[in-house]
Amino acid sequence: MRIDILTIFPEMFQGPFTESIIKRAVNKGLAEIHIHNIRDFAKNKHKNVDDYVYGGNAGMVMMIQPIADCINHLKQEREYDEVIFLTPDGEVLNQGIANQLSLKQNIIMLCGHYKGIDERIRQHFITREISIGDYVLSGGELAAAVLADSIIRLIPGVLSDETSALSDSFQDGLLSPPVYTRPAEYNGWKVPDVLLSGNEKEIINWNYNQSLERTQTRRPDLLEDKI
Ligand code: 6GU
Repeated sequence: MRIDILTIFPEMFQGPFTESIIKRAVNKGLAEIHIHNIRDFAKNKHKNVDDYVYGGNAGMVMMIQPIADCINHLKQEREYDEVIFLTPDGEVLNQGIANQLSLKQNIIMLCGHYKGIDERIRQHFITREISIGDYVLSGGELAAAVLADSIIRLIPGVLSDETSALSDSFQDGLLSPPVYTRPAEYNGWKVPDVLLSGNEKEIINWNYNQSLERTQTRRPDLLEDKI
């Protein structure tokens, strides 16, 4: 998979993609992430990428030309499955959307700023608008990093234990059960006996019941469509 991220703050992506699972995915050649500075495509003298909003309201809007040129430049090189705009008024990201997008080949992610982007970009270039939750961030960069992470870890071969993505919270619509590691007793606090029993069937049962109980108490909304 190839992800192209369009931003006016390319430095914001230094950290998130150079550690852990995403780093491994990139090193294995399973994911390619390319960061593009929208400002590099600005044609005006001062390399401006924003302008005053029409209609007199306060605030700046990201203008069409640099973004359109950047997207068209990329589209000349390859076909894109999705051109995603990260915005608080998009559909809210969930595991189902991450699963869908993990099957794509080429994705563009556009990070917005200021009061937004010229509506004509959304009308003519954007195929999907995604938010990462009901709160406001300063820009789309952190949201793009979250979205990219949620997608890349699902690409086959990225996780070393193929089953581990399947047992993630949300993958089956339930939260994960609690987990323990050695020692079996610390400070008088014991690991549940069943996990030390070696009885695989009972352990599977216990884990499932714990998942169900956690989901019922913490996120009953996740169970609503199952009942
Ligand atoms: Cl995608 N962008 C911004 N600016 N804020 C957000 C968001 C995106 N998702 C949740 N809050």
